[in-house]
Amino acid sequence: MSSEALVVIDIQNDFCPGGALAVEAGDTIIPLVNRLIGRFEHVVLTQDWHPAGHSSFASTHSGKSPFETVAMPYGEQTLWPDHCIQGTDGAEFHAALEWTKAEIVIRKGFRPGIDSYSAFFENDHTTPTGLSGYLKERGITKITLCGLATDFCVAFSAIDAVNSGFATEVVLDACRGIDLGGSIAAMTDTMKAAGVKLI
Ligand code: VGL
Ligand code: ZN
Repeated sequence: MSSEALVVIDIQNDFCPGGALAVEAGDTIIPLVNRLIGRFEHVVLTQDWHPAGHSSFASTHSGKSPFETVAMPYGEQTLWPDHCIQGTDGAEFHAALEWTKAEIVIRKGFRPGIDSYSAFFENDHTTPTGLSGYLKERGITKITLCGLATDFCVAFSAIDAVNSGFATEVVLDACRGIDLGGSIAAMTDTMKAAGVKLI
């Protein structure tokens, strides 16, 4: 059994052109992601999965607009347009994504009061999603990440993966970012400094 897994982050309709929180050209990575899926024995998907009225939505905070920030008990939280609401079409995987091979789907952001960018920990950096235990119990030691968005869910997942003891690489050509105030460059540097291999 291979000790490597591919982790495909949030390739959902709301993060693709036409979606509620569209990442520019987000759908253009899908052919490459599908090729990666074909090459790995083990594939994990993540799915951003918020209840309506989630605390990361600007619409939940009176007087706030998307991309402003708010102080949460766990720190500063960027506010987003309503997106990836449980059970909606926007939360579904993009139709072109060949996801059927995936062995597990990790849903995140389902607790009303806390957001979760990382596939490993919620934004308090304390509450685990269970992914680390799942991978370790299955003998996975190395993970490769791709998906959306480079500067949020991919980057936070990669950094947590390294800190959880996984050899970690990110295929940048198979990622696209949101880029708020230079966040792609900043998070690329942070990933490098954390020991993530960028390819
Ligand atoms: C994401 C912002 C809010 C992501 C998810 O997948 O990068 N970004 N929710
Ligand atoms: Zn979200």
